[in-house]
Amino acid sequence: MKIGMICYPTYGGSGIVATELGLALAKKGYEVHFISYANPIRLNTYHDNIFFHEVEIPHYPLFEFHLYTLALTGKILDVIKYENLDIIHAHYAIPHAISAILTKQILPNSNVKLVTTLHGTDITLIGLEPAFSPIVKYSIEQSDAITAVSQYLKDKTIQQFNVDKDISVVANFIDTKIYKRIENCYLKKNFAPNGEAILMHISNFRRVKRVPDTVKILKEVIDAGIPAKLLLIGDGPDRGETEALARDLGLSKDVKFLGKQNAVVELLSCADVFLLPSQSESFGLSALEAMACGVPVVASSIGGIPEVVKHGENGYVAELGDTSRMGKYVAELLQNQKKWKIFSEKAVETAAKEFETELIIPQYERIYKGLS
Ligand code: GMT
Repeated sequence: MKIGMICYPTYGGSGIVATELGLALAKKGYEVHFISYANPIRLNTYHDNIFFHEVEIPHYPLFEFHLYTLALTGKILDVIKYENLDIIHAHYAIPHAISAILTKQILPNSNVKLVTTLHGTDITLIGLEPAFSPIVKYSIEQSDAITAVSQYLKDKTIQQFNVDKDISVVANFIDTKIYKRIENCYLKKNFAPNGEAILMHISNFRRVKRVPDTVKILKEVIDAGIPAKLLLIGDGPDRGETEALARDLGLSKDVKFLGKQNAVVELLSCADVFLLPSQSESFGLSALEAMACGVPVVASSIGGIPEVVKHGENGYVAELGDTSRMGKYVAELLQNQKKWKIFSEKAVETAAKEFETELIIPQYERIYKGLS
């Protein structure tokens, strides 16, 4: 079977899920054609059965704004025609699903089927913009199959867009052969030379992630008498505000900004607790990556997070913005080694038993096969 995978190529959950899905399918013998404006970040070496088609955006003085949706449509048309795709799998509703729908309208005799995976902000944030909302609704209605990455996102989609469409929940997944804790990781002494606890957060530092909350949580922990450091990995719009807050709270030396990093497993292996205080999170792939590396998560109890972080078992969830409670939960884990170990083992078990790549990929395969 030949699959066209349309995704964002940069740091961000939906692109990573699309890339890992494509890689897993290619290993099983599917031919996977990625279509995007740049090579997805995790596709940086050669892989059998993987092809990349770059969307080139025409520049013309009249086009003050780039016509990405149309350029993407043109590229999908090309790939369907010359590569004979069976499935187009659009990750993120706009503009990917819309471009794919347009392609199908331009090629009414093609048998290609469209699967759209809703990832989160395409429904909960940007999809709610009055200008985009009817477009997202149309893209859901016109797709041949729709998946959502959590039950929460499925319910939210039905409620917000009033769609009468079968939506399959297919969770984010993780390869626990790669994401596993490196015991006594050599990096730890660099960040915590005096044996301090390490709190960690990884994201694209967008507003929805509430990165400044991680600094407030660190303060709670230090005020509780626990020596701790906070490692912030990633970059984005809220970095400046977070740096300023760390300075204002006198924590500059305890908060390290590491920027974008690829050695995620090594870094997670240094962490004692992972923080995800997001305002909106349809699933929380970064929490799952941390859990697979044996790091208990303390997060906000919003969106799909409680489907991954089980309160009192493999982590804790607290009300959005309640950094004081989150700090107390972190302190509880750090002050009780026995509890930390139970939570850490449970986190690894949850990742392996519920979200292992090999459990989830067949769910996508069933959807593809059901359409062809
Ligand atoms: O917010 C991000 O990190 C990026 C965003 C995306 O769509 O690229 O992530 C969303 O999709 C991820 C993969 O399915 C989910 O794990 C994230 O929870 C989701 N982010 C939000 O809902 C804010």
